[in-house]
Amino acid sequence: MSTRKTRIGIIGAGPAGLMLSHLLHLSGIDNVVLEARPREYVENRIRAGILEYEVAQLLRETGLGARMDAEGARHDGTNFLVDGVLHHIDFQALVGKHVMLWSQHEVVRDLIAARLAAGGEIVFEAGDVAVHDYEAGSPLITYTKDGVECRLHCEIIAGCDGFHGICRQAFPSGMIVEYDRVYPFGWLGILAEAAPSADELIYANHKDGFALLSMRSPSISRLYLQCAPDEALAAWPDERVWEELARRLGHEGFSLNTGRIFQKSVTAMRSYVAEPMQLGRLFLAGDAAHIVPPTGAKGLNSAIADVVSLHRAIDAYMRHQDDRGLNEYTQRCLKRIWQIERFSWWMTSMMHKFDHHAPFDARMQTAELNYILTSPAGQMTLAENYVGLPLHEYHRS
Ligand code: RFL
Ligand code: PHB
Repeated sequence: MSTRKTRIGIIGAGPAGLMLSHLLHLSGIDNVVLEARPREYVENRIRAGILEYEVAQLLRETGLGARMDAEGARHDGTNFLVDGVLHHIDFQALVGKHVMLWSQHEVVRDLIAARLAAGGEIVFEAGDVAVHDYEAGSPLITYTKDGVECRLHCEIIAGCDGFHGICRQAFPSGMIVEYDRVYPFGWLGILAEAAPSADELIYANHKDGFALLSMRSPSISRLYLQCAPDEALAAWPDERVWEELARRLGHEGFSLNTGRIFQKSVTAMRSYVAEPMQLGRLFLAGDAAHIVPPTGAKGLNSAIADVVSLHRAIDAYMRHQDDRGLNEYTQRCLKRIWQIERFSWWMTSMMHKFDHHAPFDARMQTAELNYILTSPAGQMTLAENYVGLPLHEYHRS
C-alpha cells in the first residue's frame, strides 16, 4: 500500500486532464494525473482535428505552440458543398479570426512531453481508479499501479475521464440530470496516405448523406461519410469508400486524391449534457460532462474551455481562498456549453440526410442552408461560432 498527497488529483490524461495539469503547474499548483491507458495508446488515439482561434492562442501562450505553428496549418475559412455547388466561408474576412488544423493526438503528445519535462507526474495504466469522500471535503482517490494499492489524498478531484469514465458515474443517482439526443446516423471515418484534395475543409450536404473532407498533413487525408450508427465496416471495402466519397464530394473542377487507407472506424453521434458538473470537491470537465456530434468540430475545444474555467477557479481559491469560481463552476461552464451544444446540433441538423424527414422538413433544411450561404449575416453567424466563442466572456460573473 502506498499513500501520498497532492493538491489536485486529476483523473484522465485526455486533452482536458492534461491541459488542466499544465495550467495548474504554470500557477505553481501541485497535481497528479491518473490515466487508465498506456502512454502509447493515449498518444496515438486519433480524434479531433480543428482548434478554435483562442484555443490555439492558449497553446502558444502556455509554451505549446511551436510544433502546431511549424507542422499544423492555419485555415482562414471553410467550404460548404450543397447541391454540387461549392460555397466558401471566409472566416478571416467575416470575423477576423482563423482556426488551426492540428490533430488532437499531437496536442496530447506535446502536453505529455511538457508535463514530464517539468517533472510533472502522470500515472499511466492506473487500475481500478475510484473517488471517495469528495462530498465531505477531504477527497481521496484510490487506484492500483503494478499490483500495488495506492491512496492519493487531495483537496480537489478533477474528473477529466471522458464519457465512459467513473467520475460522473460516482454522482449519487438523483444528483445529476442528463440531457441527451442520439442521432440516427454515424460517421465512417478514414485516414489515408493521400494528399488533401482541397486547401480547406469541405462539408458536403448530399442527397445520399453527409461527407466531410479534412486532412492531417500535406500527405494525409482525413475523410468522413455519413452512415448508419452501427454500420458494419465489412460492408465498406476501400473501393466503396473512395467511390462514395468521390460521388458525395464531387463538384466542378474537383478530383479526389486516393491512397492507402490505414485507419477506418465508425463513430456514433450524440449530444449529451450532465448537470451539475460539480458535487462537493469533485468537478467534471470535458467529455465526462458533455458530448457533441463532431459536425461543429467542438469536442476538444469545449474540453479545453472547461479546464480554463476550472483552472481559474482553483487558482483563485488556492491563492486568495476565494471560492466563488468553484461554487459557480457549473453555472459558468454550462452557459458556454449550451451555446456549443446548440451550434453542433444546428450544424448536424443542417448537413445530414434524415431518413424520417417529411418533404416539409427537407425543404426547411434547404431553406436554412440557402439563407446561411447567401446572407452575410448568416455567414457571420456560422463563422463566429466555428472559430470559437470567447473562452472568457462566458466565465465573467
Ligand atoms: P478524453 O479524450 O476521452 O480523455 C479521457 C481520458 O480519461 C481516461 N479514462 C480513465 N482514466 C483513469 N481511470 C478511469 N476510470 C478512466 N476512464 C477513462 C481515458 O483513457 C482518456 O485518456 O476526454 P477529454 O479530455 O474530455 O477530451 C475530449 C475530446 O477527446 C473529445 O471531445 C473529442 O475528441 C471528440 N471527438 C471529436 N471531436 C471533434 O471536435 N472532432 C472530431 O473529429 C472528433 N472525433 C471524437 C472523435 C471522439 C471520439 N470518441 C470519444 C470515441 C472521434 C472519436 C472516436
Ligand atoms: C477532423 O479533421 O477530424 C474533423 C474536422 C472537422 C470536423 C470534424 C472532424 O467538424
